[in-house]
Amino acid sequence: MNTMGKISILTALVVSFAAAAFAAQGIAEIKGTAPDSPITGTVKFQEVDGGLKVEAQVQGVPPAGKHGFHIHEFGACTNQGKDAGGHYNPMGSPHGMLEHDGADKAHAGDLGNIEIKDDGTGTLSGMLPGVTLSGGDEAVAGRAVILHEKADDFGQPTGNAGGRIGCGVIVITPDE
Ligand SMILES: [Cu+2]
Repeated sequence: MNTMGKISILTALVVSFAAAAFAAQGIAEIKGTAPDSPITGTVKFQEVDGGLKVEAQVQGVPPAGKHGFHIHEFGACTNQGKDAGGHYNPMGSPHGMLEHDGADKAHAGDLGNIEIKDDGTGTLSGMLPGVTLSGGDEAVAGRAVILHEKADDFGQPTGNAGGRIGCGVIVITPDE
């Protein structure tokens, strides 16, 4: 192989590694925190230009209506989800909804509420600007997604959303 051929193969490799690094994706498998809980769900994360795209679907969640949905600091779901700690808040910001309020007025994992239908299912499609799975100052891999008992009313300090009925740890997944 000539030099140009080697260079173009090298370039292709570098470009594909860079693309793979940029397009990191992750998942959190949500489970109920009570032993007999019917709650299950999946939260998918995709690093995109400017932030982290979040697509969640849950089922078996009582009651219908809004339930607070946040990323908490630690990747532990034990002790009824309390071991996940408080909201992940690396910037020391007040509580809000990141996509609407920005990083000065919301925590890095402030996704707001997931709306649960009468059949106990719900979906959420959100964006966390400035947040990554790994790298940078606001990285959420290894932390936990918490599904709350009640609605996030955006009151301080964490939205008055009550207990933690569902939880899942965010893990980075291989590229598809
Ligand atoms: Cu929370």
